[in-house]
Amino acid sequence: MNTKNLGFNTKVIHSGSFEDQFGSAAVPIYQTSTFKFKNAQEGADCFSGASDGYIYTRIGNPTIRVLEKNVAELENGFDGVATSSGMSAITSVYMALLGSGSHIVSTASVYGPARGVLEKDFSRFDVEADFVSTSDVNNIISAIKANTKVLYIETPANPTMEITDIKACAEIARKHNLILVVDNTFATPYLQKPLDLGADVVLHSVTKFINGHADIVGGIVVTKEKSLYEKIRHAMVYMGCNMDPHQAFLVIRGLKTLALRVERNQENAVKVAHFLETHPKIAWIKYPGLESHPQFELAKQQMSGTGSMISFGVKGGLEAGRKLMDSVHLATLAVSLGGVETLIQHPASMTHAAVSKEDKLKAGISDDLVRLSVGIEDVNDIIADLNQALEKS
Ligand code: LCS
Repeated sequence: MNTKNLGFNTKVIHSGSFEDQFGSAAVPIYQTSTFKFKNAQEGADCFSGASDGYIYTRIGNPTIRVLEKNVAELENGFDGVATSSGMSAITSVYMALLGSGSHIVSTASVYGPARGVLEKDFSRFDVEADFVSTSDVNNIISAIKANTKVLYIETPANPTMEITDIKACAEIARKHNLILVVDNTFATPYLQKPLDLGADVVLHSVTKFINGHADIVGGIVVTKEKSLYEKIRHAMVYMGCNMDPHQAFLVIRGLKTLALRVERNQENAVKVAHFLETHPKIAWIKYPGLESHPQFELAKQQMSGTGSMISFGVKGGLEAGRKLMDSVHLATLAVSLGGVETLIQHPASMTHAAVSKEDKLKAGISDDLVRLSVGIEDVNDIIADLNQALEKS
């Protein structure tokens, strides 16, 4: 079925659609590591590229292809590369686009390991990285050097909720001949389409909203053009970062309700954000849907909604925040985000623990920052839970 000109909600359900000899309505799990060739010539043709038949699941698999094609269409991209995790999506992109002597400019408050792997691992191969507050594009321009190859932004950023202007970054990238990569995990293609705004590559931890049910870890990369797609697929295949067919099946199933879930997550988050903003125990709050957010106007321009991630500080700082996290009953004290359930965590000691204290402060990840991923439960119950926990903090 050609879904190119259909709406987002229709694409979510039907794009990447799949036909098999039995007329399966759901996408079957092709739980096989390898595929039979009819004869030696067919095997040789598959390897030479003369045939696009399947060879081996690390290289490609029918279940995984459905997911790749579906998300590529949702992001208005050329094609997708599914990966074992969000981090392997990121490392495949780094591996494909960076080389010895090259330099990357990245959002300072990027997901901790996306920064750590550059600082601790890619640095061993003479890849240089600078991390700046990308919400001020002047910081990006100042950080660009003769050897800069990639501009990497995460918007909204984890966990500061800082928003970066994708269109402005695309202009900078074009001018300086850089590849613009956007981590779209927090927004999802339902709320933000970086490729339409000029990005070259978009990636996700599908562990989060795309799957939405806290039952798998996975990632995906979508590119605007064929040449980048081929480079990134090569890196994924050669490093062995492939998704598993069963994992892909679960993501395909979770993805079907992306629009419904994101709508409800967001509707709840707006109410929770307003509740927190006026609560006497709250010291500060960052949610792009509140006028108090520094990039409130930009968020309205480049996103069709403000999502369901909230960062805030409790009066009394870290100790008060800890008490809050220890006192919630309905919200789950756990890392990860973007699921049907409300999750709460402390980035400075958890997701971003490996970032040095100095770099955390520079990136705006203060010790008192509590991160909330608002779920799809009844919002009155979420608010009542936070209220009783705040009373104890
Ligand atoms: N990108 C973003 C924005 C993320 O938040 C994460 C994980 C990743 C990439 C990596 O994806 P993964 O390999 O975990 O699928 N973020 C996490 C978080 O905030 N809590 O736990 C994981």
